[in-house]
Amino acid sequence: MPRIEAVRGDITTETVDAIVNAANNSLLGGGGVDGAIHRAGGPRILASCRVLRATSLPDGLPTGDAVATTAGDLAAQWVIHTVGPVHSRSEDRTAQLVSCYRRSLEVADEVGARSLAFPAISAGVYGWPMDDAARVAVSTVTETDTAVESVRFVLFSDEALAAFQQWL
Ligand code: AR6
Repeated sequence: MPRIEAVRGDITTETVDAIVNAANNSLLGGGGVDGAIHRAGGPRILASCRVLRATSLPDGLPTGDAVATTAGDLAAQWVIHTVGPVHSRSEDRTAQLVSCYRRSLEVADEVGARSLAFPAISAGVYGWPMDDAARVAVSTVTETDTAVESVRFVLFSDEALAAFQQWL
């Protein structure tokens, strides 16, 4: 099990091997943490996503899956893009959120990343309640077998940080 911690901060400034992006199925950018990563990392990240769309992922990245690209100008070496589920009151999509964390750790293992930073996937535009997003994130990372040695949850607000700390 990796060492796990939660901090308040901006994930784009993390000096870890890979940072995880809460992307959308298109992989072609968006708002929130996705927009921040593309702004801070420069055009090479989008160029790398466009290559994926033109080759292995013509229909985009499925919800719950993850894929790595360059991190462009960021201090990290890779961005691991994952697509969280949109929260629904009528349907339990927890399995897809679990899959985001699992697949991101698998992709980190594939590229050889040993330190990883995650945002609170799905807990922004996609509407997942922060407390439950934190529970799923912490329990999944705790339970997944991985060679990643260090996982840092980088949260954008005190409220998000408190939600994660309560499960750690
Ligand atoms: N560092 C860390 N966390 C951040 C940062 C940052 N720089 N910026 C925002 N957050 P969201 P989602 C937090 O909406 O809910 C995009 O348009 C934010 O406060 O970024 O998975 C994509 O393209 C929140 O707690 O991701 C998709 O269309 C958390 O990151 C859609 O949003 C996640 O919020 C994905 O929605």
